[in-house]
Amino acid sequence: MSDLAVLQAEISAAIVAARDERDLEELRVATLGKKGSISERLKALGKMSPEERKTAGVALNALRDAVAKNIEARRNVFAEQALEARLRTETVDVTLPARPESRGTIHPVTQVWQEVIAIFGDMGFSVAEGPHIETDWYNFGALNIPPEHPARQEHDTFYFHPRPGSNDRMVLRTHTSPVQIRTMETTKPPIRVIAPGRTFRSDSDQTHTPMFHQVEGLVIDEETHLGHLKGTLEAFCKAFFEVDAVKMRFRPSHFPFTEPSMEVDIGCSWEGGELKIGAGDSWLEILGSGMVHANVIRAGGLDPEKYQGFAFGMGIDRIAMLKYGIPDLRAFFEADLRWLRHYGFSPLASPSLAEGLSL
Ligand code: 2NL
Repeated sequence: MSDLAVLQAEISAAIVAARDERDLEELRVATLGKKGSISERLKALGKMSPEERKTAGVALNALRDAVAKNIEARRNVFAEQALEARLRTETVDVTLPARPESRGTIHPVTQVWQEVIAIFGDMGFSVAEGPHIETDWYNFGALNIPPEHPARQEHDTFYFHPRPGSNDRMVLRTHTSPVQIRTMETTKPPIRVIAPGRTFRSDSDQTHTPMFHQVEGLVIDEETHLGHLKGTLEAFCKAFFEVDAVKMRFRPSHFPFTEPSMEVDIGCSWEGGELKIGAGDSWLEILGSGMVHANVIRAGGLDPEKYQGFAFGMGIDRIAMLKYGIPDLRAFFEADLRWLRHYGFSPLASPSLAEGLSL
């Protein structure tokens, strides 16, 4: 084998043996660099006779070009391998949930709203909704609250300007009762509905916000009686507060739209600064209720000689505070992210009786 053929074989073997780009660069310097084995031979061409130079020059130039080409090809292989390795370690599974954590939370009002729907839904109630802006009739008249009735003052109503040429003013509903009136108008008994929703009263202090949330319930049938009311509300309290037994007190009260009327208290106690619900020597008022007044049944388009039933109402914000130990009502509507993260619920666990109300 000629000297050049030996050199070519050595370089080819070295290219194959190179493990990485650094090996390859060393090899390039050692062959094609200033003092490289091929470069030295090219320099030596000058000392040859023209005859020798011609043949040796052609062979050397061919060797130089081939080595450069092979080194370049090997370099490309390394670059491709490096890219493949990087892609293997940097794969992204776009189907995974957002990381490092999910940021949004369910507001306690939404959570409790859904819990209440889950509980009454399980008892056979359906959910009804209606407009926030109501007529005087649906908000007051139909509920046995005529003009000049003292209950109107207590409601701190937001009134709209009367429409030109008319003296009837629309109102922001002060309770969700108009929804049940509308339900009576369109539904033949038996009626079993709850109406959760936003309500509005011009009242703002430690325990009142101008917008708040209420859920009312209405049951109308031919023989619905007070026992049904008590049983329904007891079942609700046990499910909502997630206790096996709950001490309850039905206290005589007065609402224009029910007769008789009663407010419902539940037993509670304070243990180590924490409110315990269900038992104890203290009482907490949680809702108002009663048998629907005959005038209201009539206003709903039904015959009070044939139909009777019960109704109840409670504040969603208030029962959310009680159940989840949230001290300040006003923080509910400040949209403070720290508060929302602290008191909020997982968006992935929606309340159900089967899976648990509050996980
Ligand atoms: C309370 C008291 C109550 C009702 C709401 C009602 C609705 C119709 C007919 C009769 Cl359509 N009653 N609703 C009845 C009793 C009490 O709410 O303290 N709410 C926070």
